[in-house]
Amino acid sequence: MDKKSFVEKFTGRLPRDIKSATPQQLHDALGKTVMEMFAEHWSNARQEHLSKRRGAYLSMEFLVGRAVYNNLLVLGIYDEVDAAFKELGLDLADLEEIEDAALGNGGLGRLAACFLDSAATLGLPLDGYGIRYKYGLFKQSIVDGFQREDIDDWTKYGDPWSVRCDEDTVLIEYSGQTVKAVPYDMPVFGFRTENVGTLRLWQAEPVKEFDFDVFNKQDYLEASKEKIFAEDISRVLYPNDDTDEGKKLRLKQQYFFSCASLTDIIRKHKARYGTLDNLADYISVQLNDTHPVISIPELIRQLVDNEGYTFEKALEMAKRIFNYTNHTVMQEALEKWRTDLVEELLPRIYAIIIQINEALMADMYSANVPREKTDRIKIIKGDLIHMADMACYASSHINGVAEIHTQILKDTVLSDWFSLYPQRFRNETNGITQRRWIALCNRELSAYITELLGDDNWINDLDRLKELAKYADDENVLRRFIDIKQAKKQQLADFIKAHDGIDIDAESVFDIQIKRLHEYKRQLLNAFSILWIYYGIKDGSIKDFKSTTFIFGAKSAPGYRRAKAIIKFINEVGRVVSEDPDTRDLIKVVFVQNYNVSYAEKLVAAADISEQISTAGTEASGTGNMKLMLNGAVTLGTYDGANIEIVQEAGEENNYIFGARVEELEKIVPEYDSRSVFAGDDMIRRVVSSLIDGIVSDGGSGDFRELYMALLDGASWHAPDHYYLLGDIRDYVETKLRCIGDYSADRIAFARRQWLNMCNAGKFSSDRTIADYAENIWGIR
Ligand code: NBG
Repeated sequence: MDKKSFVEKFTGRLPRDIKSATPQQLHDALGKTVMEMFAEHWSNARQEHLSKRRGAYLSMEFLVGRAVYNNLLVLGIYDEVDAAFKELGLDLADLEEIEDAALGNGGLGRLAACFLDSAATLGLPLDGYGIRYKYGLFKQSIVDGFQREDIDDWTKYGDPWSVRCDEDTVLIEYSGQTVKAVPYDMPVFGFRTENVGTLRLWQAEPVKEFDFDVFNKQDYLEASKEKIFAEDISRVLYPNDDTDEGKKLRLKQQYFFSCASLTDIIRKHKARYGTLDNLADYISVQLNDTHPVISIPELIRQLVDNEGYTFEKALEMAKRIFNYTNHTVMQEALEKWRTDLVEELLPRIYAIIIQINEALMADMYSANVPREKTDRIKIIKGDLIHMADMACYASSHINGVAEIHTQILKDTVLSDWFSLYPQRFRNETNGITQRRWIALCNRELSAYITELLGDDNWINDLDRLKELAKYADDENVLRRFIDIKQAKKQQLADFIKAHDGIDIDAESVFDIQIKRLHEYKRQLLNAFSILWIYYGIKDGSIKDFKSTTFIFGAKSAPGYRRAKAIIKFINEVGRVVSEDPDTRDLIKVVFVQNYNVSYAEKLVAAADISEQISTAGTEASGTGNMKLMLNGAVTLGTYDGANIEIVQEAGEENNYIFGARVEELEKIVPEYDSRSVFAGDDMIRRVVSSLIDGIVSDGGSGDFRELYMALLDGASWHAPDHYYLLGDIRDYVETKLRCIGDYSADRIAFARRQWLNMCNAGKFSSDRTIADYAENIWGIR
């Protein structure tokens, strides 16, 4: 970087009195300067991507987080910019004020962001396509223990990392409405490469801004109607994670970005090759969950209606082009659209879906597939269109996101499809980018790793961390590691104080559970365990308890009553333990507000214990588990999702595994009676009863009583204690106490376990995941 010219360009964009610049002004000036410096790389890389077989990652969510620091890091200019800021009397840390781009809910959206980072770094021609929501995931505050939601106006102060490309605008037709899809492109800079990926996010706009004639007739609202209707489409991200939202607007969103992205792909291909006959040789499209699956009939529509292909030929091309990733076994997340809704909004697409379904039926008939099976897999069942079935039929590859998850897909969720097309199924265990998730968020630990390894090439080759395992018995190394962990804990404590106004003791054990709030993730089990420990300390059955801070970060879908009740319950438990002089110095519960990517960066670096406690068989993979491991936390978890692979890599002896396994649950569940567990165990009865015995208050909402009933009596849609909290709790508490006990008994021995987790995290680099997708699914280089 030419520092002089950087400073000139940068300061040229600032107000005359540089020190008076707001963080937003600094961010804008910095972003624009960096974008200008690397514009040529980007434009070259775009051309390069178009010149070969490439991949397109279609996703309704890209949870990119804050761009500025990560971009400086991957471009290799972080230290220089930091120094330049200092010379100008500025502070790079002021940019912490900049909002995250929270264009995703959780793991699924963050995975998409990690994938783009890895693909760019590996020099692969992969680009992302999604929606430029005006409002990302809501901002959360905690008021009187309850979650409160506010809109997330993330571009309020501009968005210097995006470039609007009017020339690539696409018109999207719904019946009775046409809207413009205008692309905003974000560069995805690779680390130590000139490759730059593109994340193209579509924004919905009216074809006609404003109807002047109508305005003149004094119908003011009507005059802006088209604008409002159009802008609604990309106005807001649906705040659901692992659940379906069968709303017309959501279907509009799905079609909006699918149609725009495919049009873009087709236009570019035609411009270069003059034909679409070889389209499938040059493009591979990954469907991130069922959300973009409407792309399948849409591609066929474009090929048939605009390009003159037969339906049969178009379907054959679609089958070669698309691949489908499943991200959950939760039934409530497998999308189904009502036929009348699709027919009303997208009549031509509906007609094509019927044709696809007929093609499937014909295939089944000629292959003599039994009628019951055909009935189970057909795309249109009754009045519902099953998007996962359409995806399975028209994809070359179908994958799950961790070994156990892929196995469950084969055995249950997609077993019919697996028996028909076994060769289509693959596992692709998720990963995370080590650029953001250690090099950036834990510069102290990264510097130490670099010091020990002699160079920092591990940032491109995470398996090299294995070389550090030889220091596991070196007390000096472990002491340095502990010092760094301590520094990160102190930084987190300071941040929590500033951000949430809560004092925590950095000398305590940091036990952290961060992820979306969902019953299957069992934050309630964690809260119960804290109460259990509380009662144990009070009655003397738990002695010498090492002071522990239990930290939670989670957003609940705004309409998810139980999840919201659990947030309130956690906060109430926190109040009880902190008001009691017997425990206030031993147990602290913190529920941080507005957990997001930037907060996660601070939390993962500071964790001692990583809580990964979903019921076995429910969490497809998890990726937070990998981030915490990489930063040297031990996993306190179940045999679920990628936890299993984490333990395989890092050793069961270095982690704390508890609870029923999938095979065990298969036997237990049919007989399971939570009432009898409840009746037969005094402690379980005591902690569960806290929901109704008045020790904590739900503010009169009745929500805690509802949780209690769900555990003991169930509801119409779930059996009692569907997620097996009462069955697992004893083992959980014992394992947790053993874990905290190990920490306090021998900090060095515990640090050894933490260290070995870090050393063995190499497998969980998304570089590994993406290299595999590239080779085995997309066929790109
Ligand atoms: C989530 C799973 C996680 C998984 C991520 C990324 C959905 C639908 N699924 O376990 O719950 O890690 O996807 O694959 O959000």
